[in-house]
Amino acid sequence: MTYDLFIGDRLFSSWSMRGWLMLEKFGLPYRNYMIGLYSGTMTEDMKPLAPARLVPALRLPDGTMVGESLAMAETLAERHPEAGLWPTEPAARVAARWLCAEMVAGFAALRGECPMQLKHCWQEFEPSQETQADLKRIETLWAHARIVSGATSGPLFGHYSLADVFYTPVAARIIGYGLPVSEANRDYCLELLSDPTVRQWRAMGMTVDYDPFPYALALPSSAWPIGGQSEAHTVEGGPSVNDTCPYSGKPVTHFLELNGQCWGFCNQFCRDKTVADPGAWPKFTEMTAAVNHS
Ligand SMILES: N[C@@H](CCC(=O)N[C@@H](CS)C(=O)NCC(=O)O)C(=O)O
Repeated sequence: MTYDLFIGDRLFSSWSMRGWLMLEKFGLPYRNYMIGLYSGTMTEDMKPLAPARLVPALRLPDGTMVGESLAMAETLAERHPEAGLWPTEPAARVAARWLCAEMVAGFAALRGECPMQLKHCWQEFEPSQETQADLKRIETLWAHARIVSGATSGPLFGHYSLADVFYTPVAARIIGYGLPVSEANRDYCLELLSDPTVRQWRAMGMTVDYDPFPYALALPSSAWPIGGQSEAHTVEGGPSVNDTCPYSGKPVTHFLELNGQCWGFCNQFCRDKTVADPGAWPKFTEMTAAVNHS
């Protein structure tokens, strides 16, 4: 039983990120396929998935297509009641559904003015009145979630749920554009973005070179605050400390250097995602720790 998930891009496609998180964070099995969101092949790539039109799109194991993130979320929650996608407590579930629905339908100013990007943090960005109003509304909804759930910090409903999935790209906007929210809500945003799963998503996104950089602003930028200042860099050849790839166990062909040591991987993508954020990958950190602590 495996789902097929179709996504467009990792650094910039907020809806793709939600689609991925709703499978990955709840341990649901899936294969990932890339759609040419920025390469000009999107219409052609989506043809076999009709009538799905946008990313993300989900194909169920029996071949049924589901478009729209909220429909995907409800379908997965219904098919996997044990996975805890929605909060179990009825009042919390009502509120979580509400928050997700309002995310899909709302916040036009924030979404238009601050397109999601996970590369770096823009500095000196000045949000419009409309975007500030969207932020106030988001903080009102998050406060409502915390009143309903009693959770004063961490996931909005005490346990990680679809509400946190749907607001992770909002957290990326708040941090990536330095938008004004309360200290507690900024901490919540940083916590969402520090999740190892989110770090891995970003690291995979960082393997792509964009020219021109989408949604560029004429503003200074600073490093992404989580895993953003990697000490690793690619190197042409070995020998590496390891003979086999930490991820696949296959012989190594691509190399990076970290803290004066050379490490190998079985393909460029796995090497580059590790260069982007070495600390995001437990199999790599376990391998380096085993060697350096032996
Ligand atoms: N309401 C949709 C929004 C999906 C969406 O807007 N996806 C964007 C990428 S983030 C897309 O496919 N854009 C391509 C286009 O508009 O042609 C959902 O909830 O899934």
